[in-house]
Amino acid sequence: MNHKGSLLEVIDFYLVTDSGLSKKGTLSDVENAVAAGCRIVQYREKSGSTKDMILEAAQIKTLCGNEAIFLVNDRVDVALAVDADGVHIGQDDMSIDMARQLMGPDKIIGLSVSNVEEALDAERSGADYVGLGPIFDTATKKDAGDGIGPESIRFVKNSVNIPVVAIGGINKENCTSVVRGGADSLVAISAVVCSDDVKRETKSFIDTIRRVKLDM
Ligand code: TZP
Ligand code: MG
Repeated sequence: MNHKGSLLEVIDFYLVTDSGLSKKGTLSDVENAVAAGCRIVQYREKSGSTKDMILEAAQIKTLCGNEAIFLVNDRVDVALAVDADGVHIGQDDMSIDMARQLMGPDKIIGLSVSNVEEALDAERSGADYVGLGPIFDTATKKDAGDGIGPESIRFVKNSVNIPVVAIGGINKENCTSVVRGGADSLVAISAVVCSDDVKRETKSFIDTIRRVKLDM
């Protein structure tokens, strides 16, 4: 299937892995999130050898199977090595142009943005979606900066035609405001991977997101 065409239709809850925060381990988190219905997974690993990352990425790709889109954070080389569905990069990583040249036209490229200008730039450069954040203050990413607030999502959503994925400090209490704010999808790292039951938490986010979208 062409993942890009179907991206908007399949995403609601987006899993980003974090081995430092995970209670049960990255592979277990992916397995449980996919079993709960998560349709997009990003492997985000900031330490360890390239060799280990490639081994783990290959395992995650297998767990995602045909059920979930599989993206790799930052590391275009790792994404290429395991033939992932795409990459997610930040403002200080490789440019979208360069990533596109390396990944090819059919792979998904997501870019982290924190305002309308960056989102417009991302779209112009050919990003397939933007990750907008941090929506709320978060301890998970030390250099994330202050939360921009869920009301900022609407400005970005109204400015671009690519999906907007909200990230940063999102939990079950505040996720309704994020969806109402216009996010197509959302990421909650600590709220999910710190839990004893990743499957239950993922399912709960998915149910809430779908319910709020239906209500809008
Ligand atoms: N990018 C912006 S905020 C963030 C990342 C990776 C961390 C989100 O983690 P949490 O635990 O959902 O706040
Ligand atoms: Mg990055």
